[in-house]
Amino acid sequence: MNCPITLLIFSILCISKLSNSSRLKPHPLPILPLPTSQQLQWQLGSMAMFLHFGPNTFTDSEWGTGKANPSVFNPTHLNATQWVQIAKDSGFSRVILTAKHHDGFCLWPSEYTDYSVKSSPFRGGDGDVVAELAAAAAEAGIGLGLYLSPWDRHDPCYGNTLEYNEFYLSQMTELLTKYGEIKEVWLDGAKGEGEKDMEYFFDTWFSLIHQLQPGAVIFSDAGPDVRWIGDEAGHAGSTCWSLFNRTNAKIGDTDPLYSQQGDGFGQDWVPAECDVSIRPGWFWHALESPKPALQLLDIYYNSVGRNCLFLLNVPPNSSGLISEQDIKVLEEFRGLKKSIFSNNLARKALVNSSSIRGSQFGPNNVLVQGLDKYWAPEENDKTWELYLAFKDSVSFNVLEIREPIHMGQRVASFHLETHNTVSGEWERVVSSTTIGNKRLLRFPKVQSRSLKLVVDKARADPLISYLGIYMDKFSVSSANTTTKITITRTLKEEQQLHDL
Ligand code: FUL
Repeated sequence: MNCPITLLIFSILCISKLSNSSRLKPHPLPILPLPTSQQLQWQLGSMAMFLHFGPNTFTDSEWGTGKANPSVFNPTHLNATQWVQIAKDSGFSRVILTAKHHDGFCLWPSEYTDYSVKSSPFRGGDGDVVAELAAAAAEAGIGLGLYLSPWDRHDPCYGNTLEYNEFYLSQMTELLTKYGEIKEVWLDGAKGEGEKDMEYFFDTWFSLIHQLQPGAVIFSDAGPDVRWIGDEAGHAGSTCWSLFNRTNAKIGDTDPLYSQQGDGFGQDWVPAECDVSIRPGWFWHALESPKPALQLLDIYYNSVGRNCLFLLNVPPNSSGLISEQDIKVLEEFRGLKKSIFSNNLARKALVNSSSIRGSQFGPNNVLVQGLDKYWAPEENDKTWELYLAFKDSVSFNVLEIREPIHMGQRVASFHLETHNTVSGEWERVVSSTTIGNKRLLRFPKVQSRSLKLVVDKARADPLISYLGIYMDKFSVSSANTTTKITITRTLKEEQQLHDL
C-alpha cells in the first residue's frame, strides 16, 4: 500500500525538479539609484573630445573680455569634418563645442545678439560653426554636445536676473532646436571675481533642456545628470561613486573631495566627467604644445579607469584645424591603449567562483564584454570570490574590473591575490575600493598561475561583468607611484566605508 504512494511522491518531486531546472533564475533586484538610459549611453562612450574655439583662439586669451571685435574671428581653413574624423579615429564617442564661451561670442548666428559669426569675416558672415560640426558629427555617427556659458561678459543684460535668464534660454532653445540631436549640454560654473551678481534659474534651464532634447545629459558642477569631477587635471578620486547627493552640491561652489569621490550613501545617480586640456590652455595658443601621449594614458587610467568619462580638450587652431602636433599625440595615445588593452590575458584562464546565483550567472561571463552577461554569486553568500587558473603562468601589471552598472553600483572594496607556489600562500597584489563602470589598477608586474579576485564589501550582492589582466610596458614607473597612492587612500577610505 505504501509503495505506490511513495512512488507518486517521488514522481511529483522529480517532475517539479525537472520543471524548476528548466526555468531561469531571475536577475537580482537592481539597487537604487540607477542610471537613466542617457547616462548609461554617456558612460559607455568612455571618452569625449572638447573643442574650445572662438575669438580667444585669435587673441591669444583664455577668458575673453567680451570686447574683442568680431572681425578677429577668421578661421580661413575651418573643417569640422577634420575635427570629427580625428575624434572618431582616436576613440572619442562625442564632441563638445564651446558654442558660446564667457566672452559671449556665439559660434552660430543667434537671433538674440549681433556678437556672433554673422558679424565676422568667417564665410563672409554667412557661417555657422555649430551647423558645420553638427553635420560632420551626424555624418560620422558620433554624438554632439554644446557648451553655452552661463557667464556672459558681452551682453549688457548680464546682471539683470529676469532679462538674462530669458536671453540665455532663448539662445539655448536655438541650439537645441536647430541642430538635430544633442547628446550633452555643458554648463560651466566659472565666473570671475567681482562680476555682476545675478541668479541663474537652473531648475527652469534643466527642465527646458530635457524637454527639448530628451536624449541629452546635462553637465554641471552638480548634475543633474553628470557632475564635474572637481579639478581640471582629469583625475578622479581613487574611490569614485556614481552615487551622489545633489542637495550637497551647489553649482559654482562645490567641495572638490565630495565631487571626486561621490557618495556611497548618495540618493542620486550623478556620475563624474573628468575635463582636461591636451595643452596648458583651453584655447589654442601658438606658443603652447600638447602633453605627451603617456600623460594622456595616465589620465585615462585615472578617469575612465576610475568610473568616469574622460573629456579631453583638443582646441582647433586659428586656421580652424586641429594642429598636427596634437594629432600626432592622439595617434600615439590610441596606439598605447590598443597595445595594452587589446590582449586580455585572462581569456586563457579557467574561471571559477565561490558560488553562482544560477546557470546564466556563471563566472565565465566575466570574460565576455557587455553589460548583459555578468557573474552573480548565490544570494546571502558571505564569500564573494572569482578564481582564475592558467595552464602556464602569466605576467601582468594591470587589472580591469567592471560592474554591470545598469543594476546599480555595488562594490565598496575588493582586492586581488595571486597564489605563490613556493610558499603555498595567497598573496595580496592590490586592494581598492569602488569599481563602477570600469576600474583599472596598475601595480608592479606579478607572475602567477592562479589568481583570486575577492570582493570584501558591497552594498548588495556584487555583480561583475568583466575582468581583464594586461601587461602595460609603457607606464610602469608611474604605476608604482599610483599603486602606493591607491593603497594609502584605500586604508583611510576603508575606515569611512566601514559602515556600508
Ligand atoms: C572653466 C572655464 O572658465 C574655462 O575657460 C574652460 O571652459 C573650462 C572647461 O571650464 O570653468
